[in-house]
Amino acid sequence: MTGAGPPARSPSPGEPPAVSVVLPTYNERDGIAELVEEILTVGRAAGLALEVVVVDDDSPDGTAEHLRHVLGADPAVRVCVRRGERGLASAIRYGLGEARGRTLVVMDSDGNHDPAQVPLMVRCADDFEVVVGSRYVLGGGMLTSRFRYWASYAFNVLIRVVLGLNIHDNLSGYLVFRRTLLDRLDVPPIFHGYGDYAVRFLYQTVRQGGRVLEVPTVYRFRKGGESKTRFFAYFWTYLASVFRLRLTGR
Ligand SMILES: Nc1nc2c(ncn2[C@@H]2O[C@H](COP(=O)(O)OP(=O)(O)OP(=O)(O)O)[C@@H](O)[C@H]2O)c(=O)[nH]1
Ligand SMILES: [Mg+2]
Repeated sequence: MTGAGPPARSPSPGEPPAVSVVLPTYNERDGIAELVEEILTVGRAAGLALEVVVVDDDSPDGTAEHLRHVLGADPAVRVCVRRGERGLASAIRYGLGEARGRTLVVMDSDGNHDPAQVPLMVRCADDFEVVVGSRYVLGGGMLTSRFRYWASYAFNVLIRVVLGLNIHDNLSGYLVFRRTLLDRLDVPPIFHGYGDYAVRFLYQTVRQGGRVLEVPTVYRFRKGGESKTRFFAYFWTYLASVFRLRLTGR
């Protein structure tokens, strides 16, 4: 692997971070502070100058207030609250707009995605347009639900057949890429809906000639709170998204 990578130090005051980790939150009060601390610890141990940008959609459980209370004094943690707007993909887009890093990391905020992979994924993002934390390459997996593991696996097969994408995990949503990629993509049609945004993001990247690397990751149990994924409802939405992408390219 080549490339200079991010500086092996913490940013000095006023200096923009090299890496921004964007975390969309909705009712994640139970585990968010622990996760952010974990990300900072892993990042700092690897010498990454990083910031964490949390985008909370005014969670009724007080996620944002809680995080500000616990970690608000750390300048590497920024908590943005959107009011009157909800949605996973649009929250991620908002966070990417707020992020200052050269390399951008998108993760779930409930602890499903293990931050241990962040330093490797950030390094690999020097050589690939997108690095995916993948359940379906050797060493990857999912501790949480066998049903969800195999259902998502089958849906990924369908995505590969319908869209011709040579990616094993199009739905992971654990993504690392350089900011400059966003300048090359048609961003507005990508970031709407739920986890299906990741399929549009990867599809556009590959169609632009971008290279995607999958790094194995094992989904962990969420740290607390409840799932927002309405599995069966989202199945039809995702299916429609995949065929729309095939037919219209958007
Ligand atoms: N800002 C924001 N974040 C959201 C919204 N819906 C979901 N999220 C976040 O998106 C991430 C994924 O949602 P989850 O409920 O964990 O979905 P999941 O991982 O498929 O479900 P589990 O396996 O049960 O964890 C979590 O970090 C949520 O907090 C939303 O409307 N706004
Ligand atoms: Mg989750």
